[in-house]
Amino acid sequence: MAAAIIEASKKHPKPDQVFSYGTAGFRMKAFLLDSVVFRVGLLAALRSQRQGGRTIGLMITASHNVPEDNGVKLVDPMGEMLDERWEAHAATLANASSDEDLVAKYEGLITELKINTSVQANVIFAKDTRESGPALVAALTDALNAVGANFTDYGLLTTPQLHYLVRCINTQNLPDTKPYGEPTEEGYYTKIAAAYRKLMQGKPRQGQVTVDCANGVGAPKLKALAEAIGKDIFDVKVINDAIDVPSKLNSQCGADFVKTQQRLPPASQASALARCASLDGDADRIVYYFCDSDGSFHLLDGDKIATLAASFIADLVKAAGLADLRIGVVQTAYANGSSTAYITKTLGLPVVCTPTGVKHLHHAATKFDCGVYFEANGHGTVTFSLAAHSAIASHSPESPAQATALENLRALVDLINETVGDALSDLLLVEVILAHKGWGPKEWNSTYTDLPNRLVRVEVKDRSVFKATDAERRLLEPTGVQEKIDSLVGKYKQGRSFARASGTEDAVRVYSEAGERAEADELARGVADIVAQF
Ligand code: 16G
Ligand code: MG
Repeated sequence: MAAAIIEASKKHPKPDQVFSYGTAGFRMKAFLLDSVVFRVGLLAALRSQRQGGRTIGLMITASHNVPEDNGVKLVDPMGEMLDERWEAHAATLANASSDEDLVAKYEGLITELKINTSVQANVIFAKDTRESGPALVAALTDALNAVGANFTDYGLLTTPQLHYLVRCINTQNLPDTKPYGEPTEEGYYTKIAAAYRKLMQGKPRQGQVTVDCANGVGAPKLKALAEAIGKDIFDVKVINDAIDVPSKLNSQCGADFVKTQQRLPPASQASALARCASLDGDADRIVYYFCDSDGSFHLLDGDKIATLAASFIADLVKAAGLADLRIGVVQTAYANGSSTAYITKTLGLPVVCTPTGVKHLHHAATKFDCGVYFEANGHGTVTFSLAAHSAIASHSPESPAQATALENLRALVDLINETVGDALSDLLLVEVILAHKGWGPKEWNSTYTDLPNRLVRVEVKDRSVFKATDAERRLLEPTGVQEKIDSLVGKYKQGRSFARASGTEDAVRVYSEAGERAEADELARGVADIVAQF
């Protein structure tokens, strides 16, 4: 084994660079990633062996980043993100200084983690549309072949489709668990399409929804999903679908563009009050928006999706006679204060705040029976506990109204990809809820009014000196900074602000909100000035 790894590793030399597995795996300029992907391949096989041969997923994507970037991340057996404790092991292998050091570190992990290497490793993988994808796949298969892992290449997929497949495969032959679905791309469409058709039965058509796919993998996959559902019931116009022009990926389009610029992607011609949505480059993130009759732009971000989903699910669960199920919402510090107030006061549901990053929200959501989680930027989904799954499956309705609600709830569980935020499944979830409520985007938007807010990126000498606590809402270090922020915030009505070191860029991010637009801007500038002194 050692000789085979050394032989294969020679083809994938490590550049002079320090790598770390961040909130979204390894992500950087693609030309730096060859050795990283090779080594993550080795780790994927070890992870599978440690898990008794259960299948591990590996996704090659850099999400909303520029086309020259790429990235790699691992998916754990139930379709969740890699166990946090293994992120350090990924970095250990990625940073091994030579082929021999790599083998030493690999063998070190086998000993440290008590891995039985006679277990057959199973790995599946997929990639997004980037030009660098195929070469990185070649590095990956070199690693998997070197250690004798079984693998399946699923070609082009969205990130959430890969998460779905991993869970399907690992729930196929379990004694007490229902298989999550057919472990094929086709199976993904069939399951979601059937659930959507069921939920839309007898509901009035809502007119066309325009979806900007960021010129990424979401475009062909959304078209395939739309095909599976049928045009009679799902009228979607796909824009920004030029995946054969790699330079167009995420350029002047996509969820990140719309959320940060707060305007329409230039290619979009949204007619008044028409529903529009944007995905990111790997389709794990979605935001909605619309233009009012006066032409003004309105963003319906992750907070608005979370509140919509939570209110619908809470009503449905009650109507189905399952009021005992604990429903909760998980947000981050970026959630608009108005959304949090709406969830707690109007919907009467608990809210938990976690640090930024899907894995944190997901973990907190699984503590509820039905956990709705969304980052304001549009990453999110709903999780159901084992108890919720079995109650929903086995409950006997006591009235025809309960029976209908229960059937809808069962279909909703099938519609949702609970492994991870999934832009395609979230899109259909929103479409279903709007149809059930008989709402257009304007009615949806009017549930609460966002407080004016501002996000500022501050360049600092060393972002690592900024240490946050309380789900990133307060700074512990540098000492004295939080007190300064507090005294500034105190001067603004409905003022709130925090500063946190970015997990993906060399910068500190400052968020502020206040009762008035000018005040939110002023507060953000003030806090940015405080931060910039370090
Ligand atoms: C990553 C995270 C995302 C988070 C963002 C924050 C995943 C899949 N992605 O993209 O959830 O919002 O980082 O970036 O977890 P920042 O730390 O630079 O603000
Ligand atoms: Mg993404």
